[in-house]
Amino acid sequence: MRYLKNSLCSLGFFKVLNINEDSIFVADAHFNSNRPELGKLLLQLLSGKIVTTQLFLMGDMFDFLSNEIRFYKIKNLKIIELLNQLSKKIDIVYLEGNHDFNIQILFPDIQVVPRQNQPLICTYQDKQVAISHGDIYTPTGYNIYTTIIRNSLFLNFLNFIDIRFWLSKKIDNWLLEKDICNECQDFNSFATNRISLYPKDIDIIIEGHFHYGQQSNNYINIPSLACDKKYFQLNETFHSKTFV
Ligand SMILES: [Mn+2]
Repeated sequence: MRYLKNSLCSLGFFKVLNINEDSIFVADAHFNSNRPELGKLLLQLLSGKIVTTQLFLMGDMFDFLSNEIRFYKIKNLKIIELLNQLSKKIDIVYLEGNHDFNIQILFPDIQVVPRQNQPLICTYQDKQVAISHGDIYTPTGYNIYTTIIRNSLFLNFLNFIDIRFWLSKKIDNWLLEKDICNECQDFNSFATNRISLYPKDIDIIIEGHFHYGQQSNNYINIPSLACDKKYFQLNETFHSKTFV
């Protein structure tokens, strides 16, 4: 991969990636038949209406996607193909979320970062930037849950019993109904708490997951594409952009 040669250098177990100045971050699109925004955004990136050399997908791009579950691979095929097409033109880093995991095999030219390798430590100019979906530094109960739902044997078993997609359809109906947009009453306290969980030498923290779309000090929560119809572009000053 072109991107591996250019921007990744190995430092022991940690990989350091340089963030480009025109880099775009997209979070929590939760793509499904009611939330078409991700498809629209990808078409604008492919047509050159939106220009960038590097795209960070912050996780939960799909309402659900894992390589083991056939129903969702079929359902999301068009978006998977658009992403693979785009990955031949620009560098794409995909941080797995809690709705999309075990997906590297679906995206051969995308650098997929599973939860256990997050935060991804990157550099931007002279700054150290930590990037994660946002469901890290979590309580033990969540860690156990998240390990079970990512287990390939478990997911293959679910796929096996998913005859005529009875289970997938049940989950899908639940996901379609779910209200995913939140507001944070006290974002400053929230940000202070998230910052306290990260290593102290980090200059900027970037997360998705919470759907708040706000910034405080050096903590940036990327807006949910589904809720706010916004993506985020660095361009020297960090700011969000509305897309149509
Ligand atoms: Mn999430």
